[in-house]
Amino acid sequence: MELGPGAFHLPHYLSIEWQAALLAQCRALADGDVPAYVPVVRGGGRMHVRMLCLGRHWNAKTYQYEAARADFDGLAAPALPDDFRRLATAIAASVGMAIDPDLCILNYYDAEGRMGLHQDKDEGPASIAAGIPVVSVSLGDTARFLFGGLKRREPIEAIQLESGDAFVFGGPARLRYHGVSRITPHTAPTELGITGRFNLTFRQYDI
Ligand SMILES: O=C(O)CCC(=O)C(=O)O
Repeated sequence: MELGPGAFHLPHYLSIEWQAALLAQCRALADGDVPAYVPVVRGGGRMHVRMLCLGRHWNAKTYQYEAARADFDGLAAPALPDDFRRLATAIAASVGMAIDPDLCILNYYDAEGRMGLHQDKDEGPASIAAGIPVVSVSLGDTARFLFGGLKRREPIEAIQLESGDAFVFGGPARLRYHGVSRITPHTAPTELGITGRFNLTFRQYDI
């Protein structure tokens, strides 16, 4: 489903079995040796997600990518698993786009989780200029995803992202504002046994 040039919502991209396997990996990573944490941004506010960056770390204080978590515990960002990389590449290809991701931001939202309207603009300038997409995958409870324009004040569309959905924005949509205004509790498939929501966004810093 194309929402505009370069922006695609792919409902139910992942089967329930695939979702369950991916969820197990997300849980193991988020609670692993380099655990997910709640970042504090440069203005001093705590984010409303638990975050774990794979492949490269996004520093919430500097808004720059780096190898280790200088804004938190100094630990090196875990590697981006190969099957994660392949998943993102396949999703992008299904809408005619190309990405060879070198990082993934894994966010966990509880019932109070949300993310303010923002642009993803901290990846490499060549990658952004080339319109290499951001590829998003959702697992668990449904999110009200906000998708705006290239300027903050442009009209915003609200899209329900359900478990197993993918979302891709690249090309002319690469810098569109987006965020998550709410999570709807108890909407995850019961088979998954999850409270809350994981979202993975794959990006390519280097080209
Ligand atoms: O959770 C989502 O669907 C969006 C996440 C997001 O905007 C981000 O990680 O930059």
